[in-house]
Amino acid sequence: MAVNFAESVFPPFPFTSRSVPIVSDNFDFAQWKRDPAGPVILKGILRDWPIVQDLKRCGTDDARLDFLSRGFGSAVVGYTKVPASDPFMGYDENGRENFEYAPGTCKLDEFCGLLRKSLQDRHSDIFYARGGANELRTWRKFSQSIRPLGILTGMKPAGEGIWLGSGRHISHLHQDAHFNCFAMITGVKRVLLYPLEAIADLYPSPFYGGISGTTSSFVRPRTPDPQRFPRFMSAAKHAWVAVVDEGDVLCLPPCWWHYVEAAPGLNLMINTFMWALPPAKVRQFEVMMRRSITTALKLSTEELSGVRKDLYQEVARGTGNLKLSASARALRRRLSRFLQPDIPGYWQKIARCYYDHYVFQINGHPVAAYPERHATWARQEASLKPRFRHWARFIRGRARMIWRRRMVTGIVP
Ligand SMILES: O=C(O)CCC(=O)C(=O)O
Repeated sequence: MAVNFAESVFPPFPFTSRSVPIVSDNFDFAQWKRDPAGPVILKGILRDWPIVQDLKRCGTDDARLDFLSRGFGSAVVGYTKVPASDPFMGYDENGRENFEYAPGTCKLDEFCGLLRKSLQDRHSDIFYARGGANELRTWRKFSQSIRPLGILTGMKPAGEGIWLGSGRHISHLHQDAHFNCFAMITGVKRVLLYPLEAIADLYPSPFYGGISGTTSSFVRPRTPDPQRFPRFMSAAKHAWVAVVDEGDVLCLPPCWWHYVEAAPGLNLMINTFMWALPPAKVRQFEVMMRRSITTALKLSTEELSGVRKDLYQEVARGTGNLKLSASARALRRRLSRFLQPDIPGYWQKIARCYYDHYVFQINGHPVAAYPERHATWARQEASLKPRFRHWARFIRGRARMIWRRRMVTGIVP
């Protein structure tokens, strides 16, 4: 898709950004998986998928909806809707979630009817079936109409979702702990991206305490409020933008922030999350972070700076000799687990970034937009109930994925 098209359908951001590189056939994807420097677009890699070709051949969105209804109409869809006047799914100006993830459920056949109405009238509600509520492997027939991508061989899927909407919807800025590949089947999306190190300028939620358990930003990047988010424009030096056209795959390294806008018109995307570390390690990291953030709140600034110095300067040589209290020493031991040689370099970088922001608080208050939420989060962490809930969610997600992998194909071979 020509850049001019993107410029004509997506309003400009109020800052400049870099374009995500489009990589060619001889791109060393194996190396990228080992050490991903940033996001990349694999242009047209899905062009020969039957479903991409079939939908292209349909010619109009009406015909595409007929095709989807006929082929996969009995699949069950979880969806949400937002008003056409503000199709943003994220936080409102008071930091409250302004949408529900998937309050509606129906058959795809019926959902196509809702999409059709929405596409015909630009003032009617916008409908969106979001991936977290629509696992690719539960849409059995659909999953047979796609092909696994050879380049993803060896990666372990942590979840695969189908995203189907009537266009113009916007997904808020957030990040996930996995590698993430967006396969665009029909329609166009624009994705704004930042590496994790931009965190302080993006006004994040508490750690994994944002929308749907992600770390989320309170800022709306297209119309940022300079009074409430004065640092946001400084994040521009880290900003990347990708226009993902049908047939393209956008690949994101773990923990990259992303904000996703759909162009007007029907759009269908499949995404797959892939584990960045063995699943048990990802879980250990999350638990370790939660404990470390709460421990850090009980230590003095001097002690924390001692732990940080000891951790970063001495971890390689193991010669730390600062006088630290028992809790500070325990904290340093815990944090150092994810800076060891068995942890891939990209994850060590992620760990340092999180440590600096949420544990050592070197960027100022870690939840600068709503400081009280950090305190509430820490109080909840101290009780057993949320811990049990996180653990149960992790086990349930794992079990579901293992079961579904047996039944049908996804895009990870
Ligand atoms: O495409 C979208 O609207 C959001 C996708 C997303 O958030 C994700 O893949 O994590």
